[in-house]
Amino acid sequence: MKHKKQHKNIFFCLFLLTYSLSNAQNDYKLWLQYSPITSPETVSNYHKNVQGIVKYGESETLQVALNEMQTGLQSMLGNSIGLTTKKENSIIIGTYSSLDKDFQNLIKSNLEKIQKDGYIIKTITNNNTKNILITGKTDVAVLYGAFNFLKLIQTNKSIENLNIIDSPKTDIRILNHWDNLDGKVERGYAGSSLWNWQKLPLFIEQRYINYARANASIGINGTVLTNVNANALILTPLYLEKVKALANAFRPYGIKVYLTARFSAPIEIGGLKTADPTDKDVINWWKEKAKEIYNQIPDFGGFLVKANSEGQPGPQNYGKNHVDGANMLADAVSPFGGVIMWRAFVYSEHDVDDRAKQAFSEFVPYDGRFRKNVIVQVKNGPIDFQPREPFHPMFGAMPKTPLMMEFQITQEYLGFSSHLVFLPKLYQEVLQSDTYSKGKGSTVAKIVDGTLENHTISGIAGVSNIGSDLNWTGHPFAQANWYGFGRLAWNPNLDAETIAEEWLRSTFSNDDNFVNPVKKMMINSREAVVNYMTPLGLHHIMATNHHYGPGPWVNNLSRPEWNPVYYHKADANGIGFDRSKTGTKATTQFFPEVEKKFDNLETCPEKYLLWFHHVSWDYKLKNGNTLWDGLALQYQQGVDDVKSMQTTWNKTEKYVDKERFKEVQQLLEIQNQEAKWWRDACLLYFQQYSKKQLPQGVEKPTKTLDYFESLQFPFAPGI
Ligand code: GCV
Repeated sequence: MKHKKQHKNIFFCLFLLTYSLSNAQNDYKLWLQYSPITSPETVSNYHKNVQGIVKYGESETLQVALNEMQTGLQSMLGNSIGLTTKKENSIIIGTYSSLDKDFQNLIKSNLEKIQKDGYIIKTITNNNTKNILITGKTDVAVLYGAFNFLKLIQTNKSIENLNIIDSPKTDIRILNHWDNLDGKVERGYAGSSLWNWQKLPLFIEQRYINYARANASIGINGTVLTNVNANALILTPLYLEKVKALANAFRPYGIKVYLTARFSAPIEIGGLKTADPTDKDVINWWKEKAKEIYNQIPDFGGFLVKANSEGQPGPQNYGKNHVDGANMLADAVSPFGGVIMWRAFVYSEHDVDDRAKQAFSEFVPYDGRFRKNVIVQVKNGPIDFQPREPFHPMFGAMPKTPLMMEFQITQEYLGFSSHLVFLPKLYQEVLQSDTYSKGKGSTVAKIVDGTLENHTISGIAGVSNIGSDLNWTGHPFAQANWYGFGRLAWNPNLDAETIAEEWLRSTFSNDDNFVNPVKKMMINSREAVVNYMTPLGLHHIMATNHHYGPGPWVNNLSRPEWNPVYYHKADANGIGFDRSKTGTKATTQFFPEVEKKFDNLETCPEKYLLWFHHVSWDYKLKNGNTLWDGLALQYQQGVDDVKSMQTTWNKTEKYVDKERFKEVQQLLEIQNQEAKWWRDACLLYFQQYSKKQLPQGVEKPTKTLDYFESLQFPFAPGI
């Protein structure tokens, strides 16, 4: 007996060793590592409960679910698990309608509790047999259930007496790829585009499948393949055939394909003289185009449109408005069940009003005028994906229109893929902001998931950070932002800490000595970047164009609102953008409770101070420091934060594989140096106006302002 046990142990150790040797490229596997479970209780608990898998139904999606279960379980528990018909100590997968009657009866009451593609994972006892049932109303629900069952084991949770019911809270959970047809990714910091247009449609890279699988594992169900700065060629037959090939590859994973529509496409590829949305030929052209697309891709999701923004064509080129443009496209796709995601990211160089106010001013009057299948996509804040912004005042202000959230996962303004910043913390801050649109508790999350106004469609989009890099996202921890985006799109009320913990356990290790400190590091990382880049409500002071590094001095660009000086307004009297009633009155775009809070210096949260107010260098902060001292100390705090991230990471070596340990260590050193660069460059620049010494505790810059201003990065990625 003892011998047998020893053999078993030796076998398990060999398995662990072979596993770690054969998995040098852990980065690529994202959060689906399925590392061997080392806890003997979990292993024996599993063997006691699971001896085979019973599959009901034949769809491709169910086959994917089965494969995933077999791969995952074998990898984590060391032995293969076969398909069986024996309903005893088995995992049973299948949609509710395909199950045996007695199983159906046992879970009927649970079924009412799931919505849309929600799933049930339940231990059921019947005639002295025990099984684990994974089911839902749709095939993809079963796939979601399978991934979540595997996550239980991955994250060391018990699989005894399971009773889990979970449904997605939003309908469209979608990645926006800003990928150009030439393979470059706008604001992409993880290599080039995943889509190999040249080899499509005949060559389907394994990576496409792995991409779809990773997305499905977190509930993402859509992808916009192309950049919002769109190219009409994607709508030509040559490219549509390629899009169809991708759609076919993604379909078993429940991922729908969408495209960006260039508004001037009828001229560029249709040979028409105009793209006027009220022109009969234009209307017809889009209808025919939609028909052509749906002929090839029956479940095509629809179009995402950037119109009359940053030089993109749109209905205003013809004296028409956003409603005319969006509704015309909506009519073209509606016979096929398609949607139009119309972006509200608009601001004009000809409008002298505060840029932060323009989208609201332009869109809010259109509330109630869009077709049912139009959803207006709004960035999380009124400027542009800054390390910190107040929530966009459009949320809550268009009750008759479904508004979709647009987050940026790629770190355009947050240190690219070189800085470790856990974005779910930022997303959560926005989603939990109270708009007061229907009284207290009218959170952005409730507007986005459609529950506040009972909308029939809802959605969350994330601008992708995925590229051809071996580790997908450039920084190993940037994978957590893709993961966290998916989790929050599924449930906008999830907590960032829960997400960080799930991700760490699935991606690295279940050891609490690793998970706890690293989770803390992730959670603090967002505040760190705010501190060393844009503390106290500063914003958009990044160097121009590429947005890499500091550039508060930039003042020579043709459009005023492209210059950082427009945003910080530092002068001898002080610093900050007066958006209160004495300034641009941007505060009045919020509901009265919020307006009052932001408008009044006494009540405005200090994290938004310089966003809403211009204050003197001697202004007294709540902790008694002057504004100048407080600002300098916050910059220093950011640098110190990164130092402590390094200290935390340096202690993790024994829990992490060599490659990833090294990668993160090196990246943190870049972040450390760049945090200092930010601190020194910004403080030297602002010091010209404050004319004050750095307070005690702030390290002296080692370079001059001239030096920082002279830095050029002609080949910075992502432009
Ligand atoms: C795709 C910002 C970015 C642009 C981006 C734009 C947008 O301005 O810098 O690269 O264009 O936002 O969201 O449309």
